[in-house]
Amino acid sequence: MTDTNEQTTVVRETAFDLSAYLTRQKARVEAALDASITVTYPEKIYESMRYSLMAGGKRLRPILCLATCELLGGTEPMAMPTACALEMIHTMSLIHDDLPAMDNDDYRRGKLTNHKVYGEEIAILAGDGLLAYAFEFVARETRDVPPQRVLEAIARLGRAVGAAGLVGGQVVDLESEGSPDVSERTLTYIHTHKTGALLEACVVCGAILAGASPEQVERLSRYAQNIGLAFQIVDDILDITATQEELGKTAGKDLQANKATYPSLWGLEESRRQAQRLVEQAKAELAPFGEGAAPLSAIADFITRRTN
Ligand code: GRG
Repeated sequence: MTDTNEQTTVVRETAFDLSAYLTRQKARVEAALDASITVTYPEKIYESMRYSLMAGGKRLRPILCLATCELLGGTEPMAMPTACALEMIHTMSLIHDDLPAMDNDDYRRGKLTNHKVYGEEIAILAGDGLLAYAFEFVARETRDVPPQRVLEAIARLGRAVGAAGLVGGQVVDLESEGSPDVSERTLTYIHTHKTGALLEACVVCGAILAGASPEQVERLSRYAQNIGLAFQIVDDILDITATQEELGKTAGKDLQANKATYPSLWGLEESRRQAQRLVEQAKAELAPFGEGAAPLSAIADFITRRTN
């Protein structure tokens, strides 16, 4: 074996094991989510909320929040309630996005969508219930964090979800439907708001809860904006290249709906290049945090590798 090969082997052996990290963190998040909602009267709404919340998924948003809090010296109890709230909000956005009035999807996370199982009225209310409970959960369950930081995290969450975030992105997405000639600027608005805002809130809230300085929050926010856009570009690519089994939802929906996407603007190869460029920019923001940022750096790489 040559020196170069030996070096490569050492780097490989000491490299961060993202797969083990994601498996471990996902299990911790799932346990916290499972304990977060008990079915009580009126049972149907709680069952519907739990159905979608416990339907699987990568749990990337809570994992990002926990990883950022830990990077800055915070503990799991400081961030887990917010991490769960982020997954509740993400889940509610999926339930509403799948409704006949929006994307009209039958499958999500490999299962029938909420409205297919419980009916539209209950699905709307399950989304509303999860959204309201997310904020209650952060306020009641956060431990060992000064109240001012919790308030700031709640404010950031609210901003990411409302008209300045997810809701605004979804509105422009709906308005642009059926127009494949949507400009790159509009497409970027849609995705930085519909997808990027919540991913950014995950990282920023984790940082705030741990007591990050404004400069650290800014830097981590730029990391998150870059991975947020890369995540959506990959989502657009997967809609074309992945199967329904891989995605757990209907594949090819964007083409079917004649929707403007990054691949329709740039082509597949250029879209892949742009996603990779954003991931590299994201990782560059982590440089001052040293080795402790290995999980965030590996998650950025995972975004371009993912298959669902
Ligand atoms: C938030 C009040 C409020 C309303 C919702 C419907 C809506 C407004 C917004 C749509 C948001 C949406 C569905 C964005 C798409 C984000 C996205 C890329 C989802 C897929 O995320 P993954 O791949 O999914 O992380 P899993 O299942 O792994 O969690």
